[in-house]
Amino acid sequence: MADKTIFQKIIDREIPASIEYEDEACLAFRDIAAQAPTHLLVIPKTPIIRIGEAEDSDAAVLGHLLLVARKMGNKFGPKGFRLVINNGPDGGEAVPHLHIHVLAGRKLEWPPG
Ligand code: DGP
Repeated sequence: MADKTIFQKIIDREIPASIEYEDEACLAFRDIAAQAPTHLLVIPKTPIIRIGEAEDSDAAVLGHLLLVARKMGNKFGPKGFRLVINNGPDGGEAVPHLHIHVLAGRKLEWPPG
């Protein structure tokens, strides 16, 4: 069996994280390398590796993740927020467990690097 990702270890409570939201399908916790005053990661508890490998049958959980990201964005970014999904090496993905970045709390530049 493949080694657990760091995010699976957070889901399984094997390593600590600053958790802001949890339900039966997902978890939102603070990114350890925050790029904004609020930088959360919203992850599914089911192991979707990356958005580029999601299946049509993942539609419900993908929609749920977006709605939770919206909830976190509205809570922590009343003046605005950004949602980001990195995919693959050129997309800047480092952890192979789908995650939506929620960035808020400062004026964000565009375009990203
Ligand atoms: P990405 O580059 O899109 O795959 O983002 C991965 C993010 O995961 C990155 O912003 C840093 C964060 N991260 C990596 N390891 C840990 C960890 O152990 N705990 C937490 N909270 N975040 C982590």
